[in-house]
Amino acid sequence: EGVLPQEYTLIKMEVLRPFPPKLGPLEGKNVFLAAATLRPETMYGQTNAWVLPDGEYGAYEINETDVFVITGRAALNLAYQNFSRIPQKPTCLMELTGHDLIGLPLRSPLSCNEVIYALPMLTILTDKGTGIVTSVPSDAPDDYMALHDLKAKPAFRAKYGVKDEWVMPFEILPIINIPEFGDKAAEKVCIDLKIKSQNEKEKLAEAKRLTYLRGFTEGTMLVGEYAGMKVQEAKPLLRTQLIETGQGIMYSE
Ligand code: A2H
Repeated sequence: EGVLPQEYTLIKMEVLRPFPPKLGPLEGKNVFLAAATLRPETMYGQTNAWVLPDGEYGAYEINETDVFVITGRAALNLAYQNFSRIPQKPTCLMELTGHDLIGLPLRSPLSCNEVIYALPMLTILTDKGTGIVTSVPSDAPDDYMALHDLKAKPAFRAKYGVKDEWVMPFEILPIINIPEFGDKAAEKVCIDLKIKSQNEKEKLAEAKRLTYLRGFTEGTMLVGEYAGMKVQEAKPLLRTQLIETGQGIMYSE
């Protein structure tokens, strides 16, 4: 934990109806997996959501109609940031594990893919953000390797009950150009560093370091309303747009 607060955008990934039986208690509510991101300008390239299979989540009332699936820790922080039906008090409608969430079909803001699915990632931290991560494999090395692991390893998919159609149709979409790294920066850096799986923490930290700063300072948008614009300029515009249209909220911790 740093000294300065981290400013995230929470992306509201809507759970599509009909809900599976497990989510019966949430019938009639608008249910979202709320993913914390530092890169709202990359949301065009979303291919899936990530959940921690053994992670403990809850369905929390944000207001009269909306429910967020997040960790209890995030729900408490949100309650103190004015995002709870009862001020400063989280209300949990039901407890869920990551296993319960795997395979949920989602509609996520700005995504070029109309429907994406919740999939398992083993390196999610439960003491950061909401415990839900949105996946942009073109620009996030962790996302690229976790999706690569699922695509390359049928036994890994089988272990978590992941159907092929939740994974295989989803291609890496070019959304940002970085002069030194091309249009799929995370893929290039993971290949260059010969990263084999999502568990290679040190190499992935290096890949993130290489791509993160460059993406911000030298990246250019390739898609969407701000195609051609520098990432630096598009980022605050897209963040504001997501928040003003009710597709995202600000969150700090
Ligand atoms: B970022 P920081 Cl395209 N566990 O969003 C693990 N990772 C988490 C997390 C958790 N509980 N909560 C959020 N994150 C990820 C997009 C993205 C991100 C891109 C490129 C880089 C990048 C799409 N995934 O992050 O430690 C989320 O992934 C590079 C660090 O607070 C979030 O932003 O700096 C980022 O980590 C927040 O990490």
